[in-house]
Amino acid sequence: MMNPSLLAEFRDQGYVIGKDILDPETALKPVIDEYAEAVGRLARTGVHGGPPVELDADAAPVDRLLHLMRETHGACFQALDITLPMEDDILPDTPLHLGPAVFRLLRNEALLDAVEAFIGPEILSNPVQHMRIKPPERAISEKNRAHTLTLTGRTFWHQDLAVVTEDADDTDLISAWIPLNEATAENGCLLVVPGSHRRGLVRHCDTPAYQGIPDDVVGEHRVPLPVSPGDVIFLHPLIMHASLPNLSDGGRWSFDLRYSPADMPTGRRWYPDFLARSRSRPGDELTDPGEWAASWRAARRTLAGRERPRFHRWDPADPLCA
Ligand SMILES: O=C(O)CCC(=O)C(=O)O
Ligand SMILES: [Fe+2]
Repeated sequence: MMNPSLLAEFRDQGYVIGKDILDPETALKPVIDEYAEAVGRLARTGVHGGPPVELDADAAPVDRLLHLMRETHGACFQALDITLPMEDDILPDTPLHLGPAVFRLLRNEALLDAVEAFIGPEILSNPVQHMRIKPPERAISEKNRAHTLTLTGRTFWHQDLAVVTEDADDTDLISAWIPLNEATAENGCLLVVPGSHRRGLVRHCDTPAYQGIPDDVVGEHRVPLPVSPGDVIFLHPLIMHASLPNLSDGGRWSFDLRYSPADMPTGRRWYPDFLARSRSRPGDELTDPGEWAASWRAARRTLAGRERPRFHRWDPADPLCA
């Protein structure tokens, strides 16, 4: 659990690994099962009008997911992510995954106990959240690469505060990075620059030439964070981090969730948040997975076909990013 020395480490280093916070059997397996079902459903129906995909019933869930990714050239991914797309247009029927097992993970007691130690007892589930599946680099064809850049490829250097709107600059945002299978240096685990949260928010590039924090700003001191299912990596919103390429033969599968204090802006106000824990008004906690799913569908209806606020605050034409 979050003993004081782990908290001190977090403040000092900008990240900490919480070992064995989640029970793989009761916290992670239901999510994996829920995804196995969703993958099976997408394979049967086909994706975006494509043909059904045959899956090996004996293969592990992560391998069936990878197979579906490969066969659909990444097109199945949006239906499995737990948020609406940030870049692509939102349509009235843009699919996303809103299953009750994921909702229960968002509200997991042990996870919220740890989060409470960092940001206090009034906790919003912040809508900046993703499921990520990183296929082996060598299995990604050129055709698939376009689809699989941000959430399924190597993650470029960034600070999480850079992907929320400026109204959240003072929000105590905390990221919880949750592996569903072993995350290793070989299969593309997270990489951090210890202590970099003390450097403040730095310029991020978003040009064809350069994505994220330029290499020379990141510097040389980069530490890989291999973790196992059950562990949770907590990240400060200003820690510089990235992920390694997946050079293994298997998939790297993870969730990243975010939490923030109930009275502070989430940084994505056009997406739904919910009160995951409140010691002062426990009756207002959201406990119904159906209501959670409905809140995302309502956001989708509102946003379909509309311009969304920009969430990158940097000038894409910045000459320093050329
Ligand atoms: O999983 C990754 O590759 C990157 C995750 C990340 O940037 C985050 O959790 O904030
Ligand atoms: Fe991040």
